[in-house]
Order: sequence, then C-alpha cells, then structure tokens
Amino acid sequence: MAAIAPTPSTPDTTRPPDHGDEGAAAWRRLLIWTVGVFTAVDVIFMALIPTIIPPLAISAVVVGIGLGLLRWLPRTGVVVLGAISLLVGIGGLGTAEHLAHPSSGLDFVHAAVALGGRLLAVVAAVQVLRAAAAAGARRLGAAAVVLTGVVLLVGTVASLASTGEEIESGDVEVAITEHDFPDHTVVDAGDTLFVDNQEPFRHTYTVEGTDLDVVIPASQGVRIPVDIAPGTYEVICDIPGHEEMRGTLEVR
Ligand SMILES: [Cu+2]
Repeated sequence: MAAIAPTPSTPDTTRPPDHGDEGAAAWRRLLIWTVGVFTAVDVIFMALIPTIIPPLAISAVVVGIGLGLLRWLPRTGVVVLGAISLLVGIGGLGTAEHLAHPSSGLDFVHAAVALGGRLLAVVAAVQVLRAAAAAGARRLGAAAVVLTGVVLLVGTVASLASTGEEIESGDVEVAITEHDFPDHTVVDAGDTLFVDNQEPFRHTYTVEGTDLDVVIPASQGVRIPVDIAPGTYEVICDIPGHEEMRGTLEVR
C-alpha cells in the first residue's frame, strides 16, 4: 500500500502581497502629502493677493481637522479629507480656465495644483477606504510629482516668454493695481486704451453691454481700440473671484 504523503500547506495566494494594511498606508501617505501640498499652495496664493478666499480658507481649516482626526478616528479623517477636496474641487471648477493661460504663471500653477491635487486627494481617500494595492499609490504619486514639475516649468517659461504690448503715444492708460481698475476712465470714440496690468494675476477688461472683452495677462499691457458708441459703460473683470473689480468707461 502506497504511503500517502502529507500535502504541504500552501500560503494563501489569493491576495496580492501588498494588499490590505500596507496598501491603505501607502494611499494614506499619498492623501496626506497631497492635501498638505495643495493647502500650502492655497495659503501662499492668498498671502500673495493678499485676500482671504473663503472656500480656500475653509478648506485649509477642514484639512487641518481631517489630518488631526487621522490619528484618533482614521476612517473619519480620510472621509473628511476626501469630502472637503471633492466639494472645494467642484466649487473651483471655474478656475480651470486659468489652465488655458500659462503666461499668467501664478494663476496657472495655482489652478493646476488646486484642481489636480483635489482630484488626486479624492482618489487617494477612496483607495484608502478600499485598502487598494500600494503599487498604485506609488505610481500615481510619482506621476503627480512629475506633472507638478511640468506645470511649474510651463508656467515659468510661458510667463518669461510673454512680453505683452508697449504703450504708444496718444494711448489712454488704464492701470490695474491693488486688484482694481481706475474708478472712471474717459476716452474719445476711436481712441486706444493701454490697459497695464501691474499685478502677477490674469485679469480681463470687460465692458458690459459691448463686445469689448479682452484678456490682460499677468504683468503685461494690452492695447485696446475703443470702437463702441458714445456713452458710459460698466467695466468688470470676469474672472471668478474678481467680482470686486469694477470701474466705468465714458466714451465721448
Ligand atoms: Cu481680475
């Protein structure tokens, strides 16, 4: 009678080796880094303006609370960080327009980090809760670092390469300073405005009720012929968050 050899016990190979706690820890690290970076960039941006932007300020406070919760109530902390990233990310979708204007480097980099970082944070939070494999967190983290470098490079090069226009004799100068237009500008029909943006942020010179709607890149001047009927018009900047920028243009 043949002896029956004992069957050696085999390890459980149904789960990848990095699944579970190690995966959750890797995604958690990615989540912490991501919310840390976009919060730091938000705070620097507000300090440069300098203005408190309510959604970004609330985001910074809630991120702080979420990071604190990670220690005592880990899953709650992850949910808080994911939820605030999702809410403020959706609320900030209007700023995606900055991504089309890399020559206004500060707005471009801030929008890319604020929106891309929040998307990454939402993904990381979901993956922590799913205890997804760690390899994905490492790949996505590496991709985010590379992409951030590319965004910084593009914003810097485009800003340096873009020189704007020069004022010409006879132009009526309109300076944008301290996040505002002059209260009142007077021109004759057919004159040319020279709108000089003296700030490191992108603005628009938008004359309400007319087709005059011109992007003024950061730290640049743009010449704008005034081909509109005589009258007094409201001038605004149509960039989200710039609602306080108002003036009037009187065309004689
Ligand atoms: Cu503006």
